[in-house]
Amino acid sequence: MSRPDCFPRNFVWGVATAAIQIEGSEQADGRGASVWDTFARRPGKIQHGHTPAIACDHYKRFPEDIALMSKLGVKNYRMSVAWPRIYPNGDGSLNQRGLDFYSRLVDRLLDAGIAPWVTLFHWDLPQSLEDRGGWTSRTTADAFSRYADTVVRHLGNRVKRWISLNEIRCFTALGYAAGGDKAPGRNEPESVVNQTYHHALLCHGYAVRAVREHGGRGAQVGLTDNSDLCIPVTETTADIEAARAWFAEKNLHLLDPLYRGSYAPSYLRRCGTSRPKVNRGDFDLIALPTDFLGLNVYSAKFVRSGKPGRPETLAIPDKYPRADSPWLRITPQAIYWGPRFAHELYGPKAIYITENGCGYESEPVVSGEVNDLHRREFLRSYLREVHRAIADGVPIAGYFLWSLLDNFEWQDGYTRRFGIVHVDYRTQRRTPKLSAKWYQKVMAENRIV
Ligand code: IFM
Repeated sequence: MSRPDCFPRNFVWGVATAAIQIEGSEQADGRGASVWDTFARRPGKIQHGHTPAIACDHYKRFPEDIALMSKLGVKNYRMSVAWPRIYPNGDGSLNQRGLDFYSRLVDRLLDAGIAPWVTLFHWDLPQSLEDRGGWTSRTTADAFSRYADTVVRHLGNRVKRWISLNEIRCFTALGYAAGGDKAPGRNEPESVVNQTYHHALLCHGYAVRAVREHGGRGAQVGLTDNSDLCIPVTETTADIEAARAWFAEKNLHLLDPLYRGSYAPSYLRRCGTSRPKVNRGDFDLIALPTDFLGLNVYSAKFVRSGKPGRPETLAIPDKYPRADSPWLRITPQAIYWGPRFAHELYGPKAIYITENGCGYESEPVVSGEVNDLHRREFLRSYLREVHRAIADGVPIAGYFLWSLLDNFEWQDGYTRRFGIVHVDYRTQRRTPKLSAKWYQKVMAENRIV
């Protein structure tokens, strides 16, 4: 880093999206239904009854979206493949037209000089698998293994960066435990929820195996996690140690299996009789070495040292800044401490910030412009902390902004806009916001401008 505000040479700058949030064309070319298509049609589940049926119409407009990325100087694009386009029933017969779509998309990206970073699973489980138990059943992991092999075999000659799964806790705990607001919206006991985690971890292992076997030379793979993050209230040794202990305890059910090849004893004690059923050989697969850890960073809690060995979380006052998504407290230090603790505890070879961004409700286009100074400030403040982490030796190798486009924001429908490009859902017109023009400069100059 030659100038104080510069990022390392080869730092990866990119933008991120996910299939069901942007593609639309839910029945095109033989696509099957996903749990989110079904969930969105259950009254009261999604704001205003919005559905992903059309979204940003990216399935039809991807050439235009790639041209837009080119114009913005994007060189890395994190996208996901929709499992129901490849295997409409999750398993069973392959849908060649679905594969062909992603083949065209990848070719077009490469022609534009944009490297695809492909997530194999970003929440759109085929409904047919859900009907047979979904994440509670090992059938889903078996089906995923075949799906992952198929996609990597087909695209692996062109795609060199793979992400196994996105945010396991969102499609397991938040989809299957009482009070969760994500598809499929079930209400299962703890033992079942713990089993869904285990099956998702198995899928991660299958994805790593698929990339090693069919990904070709130079292919890399990692998991993207939305680890529970925290910030020490003060940067004293006592508070930092308390925060590190809090991070370890909150995330070990996912990260220990990956990096240590077993469930932590404290996790198993916590589960008691609800511990997941593990088959012989499961951890050999789950702990296959990866090339990086992806972290999606939005918010964190504040932690301080309480009684010895007992980290204490501090309530965030109402007046503390937030974005319009109620869960999104503006805590830029999250992106310093999250990667730092992950690095200190598990030592991944590299860390990529696979998502960071903010959602707001009303961002109107006025005279052809969207003045989202609030987003620019948000991004700047987080990027300063990324820079600080790198300077302190945390191996953050890249940053993907969530999101390229305003899109289908799950239970919030189209009300929350996370894009740096505004989408008018009536006309499908794209308008780069002020933040897009700013991020264009950041990427081009490799520094926070
Ligand atoms: O839109 C989501 C994304 O799909 C997963 N991570 C968080 C984003 C904002 O809520």
